[in-house]
Amino acid sequence: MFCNQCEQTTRGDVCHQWGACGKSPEVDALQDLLVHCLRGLSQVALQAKSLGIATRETDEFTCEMLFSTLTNVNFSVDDFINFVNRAIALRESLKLQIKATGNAVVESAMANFQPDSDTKQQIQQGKDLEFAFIGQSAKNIDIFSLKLTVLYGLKGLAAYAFHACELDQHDEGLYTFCHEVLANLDAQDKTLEEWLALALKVGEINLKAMELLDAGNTTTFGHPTPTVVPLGSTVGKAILVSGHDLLALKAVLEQTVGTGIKVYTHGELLPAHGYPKLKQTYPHLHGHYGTAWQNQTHEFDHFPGAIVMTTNCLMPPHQSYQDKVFTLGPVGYPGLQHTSIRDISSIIAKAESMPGFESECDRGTVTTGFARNAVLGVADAVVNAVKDGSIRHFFLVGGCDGAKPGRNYYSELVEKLPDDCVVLTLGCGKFRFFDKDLGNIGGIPRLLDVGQCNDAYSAIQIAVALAQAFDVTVNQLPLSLVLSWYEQKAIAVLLSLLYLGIQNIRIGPTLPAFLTPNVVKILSEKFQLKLITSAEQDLAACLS
Ligand code: FS2
Ligand code: SF4
Repeated sequence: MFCNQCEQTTRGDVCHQWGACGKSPEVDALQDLLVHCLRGLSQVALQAKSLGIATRETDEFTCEMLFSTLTNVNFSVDDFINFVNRAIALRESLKLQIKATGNAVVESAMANFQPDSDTKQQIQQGKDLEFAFIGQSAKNIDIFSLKLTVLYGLKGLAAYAFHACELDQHDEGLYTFCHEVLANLDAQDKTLEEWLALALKVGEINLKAMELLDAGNTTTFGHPTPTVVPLGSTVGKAILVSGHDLLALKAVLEQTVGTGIKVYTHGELLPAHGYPKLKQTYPHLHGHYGTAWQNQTHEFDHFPGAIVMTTNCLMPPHQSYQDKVFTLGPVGYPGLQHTSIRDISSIIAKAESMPGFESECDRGTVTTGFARNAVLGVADAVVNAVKDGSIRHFFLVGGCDGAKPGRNYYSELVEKLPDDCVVLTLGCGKFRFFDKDLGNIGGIPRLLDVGQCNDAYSAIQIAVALAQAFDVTVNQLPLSLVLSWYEQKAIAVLLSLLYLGIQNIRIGPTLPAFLTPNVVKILSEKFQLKLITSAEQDLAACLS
């Protein structure tokens, strides 16, 4: 196998025996086979679009399937065989529609590719395709590096677009772009500069995807407002919902009304409490349990109710608790029960069969809900605090958490910040410091939870609005971006920030393994992109 798409890749290089995430070589091969089939599907979809044939099902499917190949989403051989077959069925259906217009269908090896009917052979096909793809690295390793950047960024973009689709937010240009990238990923005639430009274009279109998701979330659930969230538990049966999917959380809440079951969020669903149409409509959304994804094996083991994994980041479950974990949407793991948000009766039955919390437990509270509307609602106070010197500097400390050492940097940085600095945070990286009481500056909290990694658009909007208020560029604001990355959504967000021309971003805990030294050099020269050093050193540099 060959996979280096995430931060925990083996030895900081590549997973080639078995995924450090738990992904098997078989699943890895089938993911590559799926991407290959999607690329053929995209070639046909582009032709169908040019003939005015409706392709919405293919568009949505493509995004969902790319999402299924993200780190920690799906580990099931059976699911990927099914996904491959669906890709071929959609492709053939589009071909029939093209033929019906009297046109000849686009001819290419990819558009005509046939997966074997035998699982072992399909896995071998995936391995062969992967081998051929990696072979391209021999021609020009830097171009191959940027090609991987484009592909991984596109996966992240597709994850956001998938969430937006679920909330009925679509953009034809975005879908066409995804198909064009997939259809032309083997282009041999592009220069290094053109691949870099394409990577930034992925960032540009990713902004669109995040904007759509923001529109979907805020029109469906209202604008987040600052909300105090209990971290403890109350007596009663319980369901824990993890991942990022607000719509799935809503389905759980809706279907548990009147059952007496209390619903808790986990991981990246903490910011769900800030959405008025979730918290106010469903008082049995009790609180938040646990921290970031990499702590789930311990946390899930102790949870006395059913657990629902709506999106990434799922870890291979321990036997001790796997019978109480359910998956939804693109998520899958062999042996875990998969269900649909339309009918969660199996999840409710599981929760009712379990003890639930038998005593009250007070673990304090945290506040979430400082998304763009809430922060910009007090923009005048923020601007005045900067002008009168009571706020010296903003730090955006955001992104993913992870299991590898080196991530204490982020908690150290936040702990060492001078009292006149404000932290904006988002993503699951916040769990390193989310329960710290940093106090406030003239009523403005020093720790502002903007939301999930999926809410990076909101943070960008805050920065842009502050820049407008001060009549400067974002790069001239007293703002430092210190990001932690783990998976492919973080790559897409980084490309968006670079597309916007944001300079001096610090990223860690390590640089992506798929970036060659030469590509890193280009990015650091062009954007002053930096690897984190130590909390003290970076703090001093940011405040100098
Ligand atoms: Fe955290 Fe995992 Fe949010 Fe990333 S829950 S690392 O894939 O999506 O951030
Ligand atoms: Fe390795 Fe990450 Fe790929 Fe998993 S997703 S196989 S840990 S690089």
